[in-house]
Amino acid sequence: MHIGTTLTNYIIETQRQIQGATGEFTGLLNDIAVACKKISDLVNKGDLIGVLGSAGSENVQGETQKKLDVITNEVFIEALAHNGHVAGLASEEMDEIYQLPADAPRGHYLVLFDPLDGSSNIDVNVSVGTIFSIIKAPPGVTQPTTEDFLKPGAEQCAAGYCLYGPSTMMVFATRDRGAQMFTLDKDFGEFLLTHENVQIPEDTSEFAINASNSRFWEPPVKRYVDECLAGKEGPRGKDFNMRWVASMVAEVHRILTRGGVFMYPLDEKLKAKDQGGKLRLMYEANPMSLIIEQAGGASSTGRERILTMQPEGIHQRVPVVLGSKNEVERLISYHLD
Ligand code: AHM
Ligand code: MG
Repeated sequence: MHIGTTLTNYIIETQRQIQGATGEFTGLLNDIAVACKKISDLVNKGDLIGVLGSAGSENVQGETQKKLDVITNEVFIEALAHNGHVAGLASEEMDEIYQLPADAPRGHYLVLFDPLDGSSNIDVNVSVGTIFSIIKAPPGVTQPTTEDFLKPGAEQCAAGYCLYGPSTMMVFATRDRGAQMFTLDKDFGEFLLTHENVQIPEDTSEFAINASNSRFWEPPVKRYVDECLAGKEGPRGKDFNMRWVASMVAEVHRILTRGGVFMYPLDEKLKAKDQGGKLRLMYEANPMSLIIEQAGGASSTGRERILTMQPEGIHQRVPVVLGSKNEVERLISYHLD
């Protein structure tokens, strides 16, 4: 595919190679792109249109919702619920799965999404993103149950994110066709292909972790970070750089672009709150893991591959270690020691 082709053309072209493709998946991707363009516009206008700040409500996970968490959730539903491409939706911002209106046409896909990830960054004008995961609905289902959504990440048909940074970019991966990067040309109103088959370098000397949690880390994580911090004189024999944007989409994007390892591990603080991790399996860990693996990287909880985990709950949280393959494997080996 040539650089500069539109996202729609890219999907049409790749779908054409799949026997029996009906155009429904192309339509769904188009709906998602429309939602992301709207969100990009809202995030961009920010204070000018009064969308910054808190909404004064909490989501199911007890986190304070930002106005934009609520608005972008509605934008996503509005763009997907009426076009006959999905049978149901689930969002990080909604307690229960979303059932389509009775008169809405039904499609064959289920979409799980985090409409605005990293929302603690909105008010300070730092990059945020939207993350989405697409799975097949069970045949004939028009009123999906929560169980219908609880599929291991390896069964995702596709996953992607949209990064609202200095430019707006969409990264999209299917199960067997690699990860592609598109950049929104705002004048033209389209996402254009800017990097094809993105590949993450296997080695890196950059890691990302919220170091303020270091006193709560488990020994394997502490060992890994200590060895990185020891630099040239330490066991790794080289200096490491560190980054923490507190916006998973921005961290994953950096890793896809220049390599690195990202960690939000399980720690004593999370355990004390009875949480299995900070990040959500269905809206964050699974879609990002598909993208990372399709780009030649690895993704694990530290103890098991994320994509083969059997989900237990729609809002389940898991530890996440992802990025350059050799570093992730090193972290896994420390967890097994
Ligand atoms: P959110 O979905 O409520 O925005 O939380 C997810 C975000 C991730 O993007 C980021 O990696 C992490 O939370 C940052 O957490 P912390 O503030 O603990 O560093
Ligand atoms: Mg999130």
